[in-house]
Amino acid sequence: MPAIVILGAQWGDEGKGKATDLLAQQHGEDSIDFVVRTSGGHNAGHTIVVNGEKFATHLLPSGILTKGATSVIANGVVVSPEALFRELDSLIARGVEVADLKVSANAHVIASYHSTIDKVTERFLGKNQIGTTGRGIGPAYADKINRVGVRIADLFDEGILRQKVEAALDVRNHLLAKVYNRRAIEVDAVVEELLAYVERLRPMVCDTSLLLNNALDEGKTVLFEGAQATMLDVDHGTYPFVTSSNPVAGGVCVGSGVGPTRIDRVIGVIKAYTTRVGSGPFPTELFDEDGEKLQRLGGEIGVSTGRTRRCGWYDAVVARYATRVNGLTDLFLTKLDILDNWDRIPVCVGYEIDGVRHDEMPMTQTEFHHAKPVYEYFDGWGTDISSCRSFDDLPRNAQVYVQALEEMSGTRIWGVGVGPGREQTIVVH
Ligand code: 2SA
Ligand code: GDP
Ligand code: MG
Repeated sequence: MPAIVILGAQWGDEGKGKATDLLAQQHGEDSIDFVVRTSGGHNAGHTIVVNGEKFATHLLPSGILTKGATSVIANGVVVSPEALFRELDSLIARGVEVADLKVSANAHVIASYHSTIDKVTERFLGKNQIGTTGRGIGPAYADKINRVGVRIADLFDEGILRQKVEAALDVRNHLLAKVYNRRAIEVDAVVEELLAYVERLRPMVCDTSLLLNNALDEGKTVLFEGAQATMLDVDHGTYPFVTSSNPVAGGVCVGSGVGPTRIDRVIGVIKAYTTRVGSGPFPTELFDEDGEKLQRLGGEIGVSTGRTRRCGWYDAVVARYATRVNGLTDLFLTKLDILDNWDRIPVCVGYEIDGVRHDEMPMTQTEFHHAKPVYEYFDGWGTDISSCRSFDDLPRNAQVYVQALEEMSGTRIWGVGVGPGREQTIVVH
């Protein structure tokens, strides 16, 4: 299985870090050759629990913890060199033997001014704010699309770097002064900030598209680790309450320079319920005791910003949509164990929108904002499933729940998570 994509099927934090780590373990530590990030930046927060010890990765691929694998930050990622080395150093300080790391020369750079602009823009939006992570992701992608971005390769020629920063700040400073009434950002300060990372970056930088395509030619295994999720995709998500990249399967090809015909398997990671952090519509969101209980039992707190995540029931419409827009081959269902403590579990099977029943995602965001969930109810199992290791070990009602989700979602469920640990997993297929 040479090229495998793992991505989020909901609004993020489904357990992609754990799924990536699991796949690496399942294939045997030495058989995953590359773990690749293709979109987003250090807004991501992926948790992996190894022998009871918790690790969180942000910009680095989770593969940084997989022995023998090379971690790759591909062209579609926006890279803050400051965040990159802070994260690497904190892993090294914990005694982690970090894997080999490669960074695309074409990836765009996040400098501190991107984060400043992100925060200023959010404040300016007031009640319409997106609820971004404030990491500068949107402004960095905006520079890329406006063709005034700084790429990693530009860091190695001071003259070019200065020209690029001048061009970027020309537009930005105009906006800051005229719209936001802020002081201008100085070119010299930005150039100096970025040059500080050049020597440490130099040996990591290469043409990662060539690297990955050559690896696939040689029959090596490449795991693409998604960040954010389908419903946060700038094209397919709940626009404008989205991130500024394409976390869907198609974005993996654009973000890595590996063509779609080379991808063998696309695994969507999905929670047995739903969470969302940041603003935007969320039809199954709960504002009652059940929501509070899901948040508490699920430990639903943002890994990068520490924000409390909004919680609600499983939404099969979202699952079907994710299956379709990503061409999923499998689902990995996580956090089934969190539902141990309910007698009755609702699942959203459709929406009622302005008096009309919808079985698929409505065409417009206005309709989606009006969507009211139509629920089907399942009996709970009321026992601790965290030590179950096979599908047959699961209580009957849990089996029924998993099978129903599989049927509604339209993709086979490859694995089920029954706890955060590496070993707390049931591989169904
Ligand atoms: P941004 O910063 O521009 O990408 O924010 C835009 C929207 O995307 C959401 N977003 C996320 N949602 C869930 N998890 C994310 N990563 C962290 C985590 C989040 C955290 O793993 O917990 O720590 O808060 C993530 N990154 C971006 C964001 O909430 C906005 O809705
Ligand atoms: P990601 O962004 O998709 O990688 O997910 P996060 O790491 O942000 O959030 C997922 C959280 O759920 C982490 O704290 C994981 O340790 C935890 N987790 C993953 N799978 C399971 C599971 O099956 N059961 C439980 N209880 N926790 C899980
Ligand atoms: Mg996360």
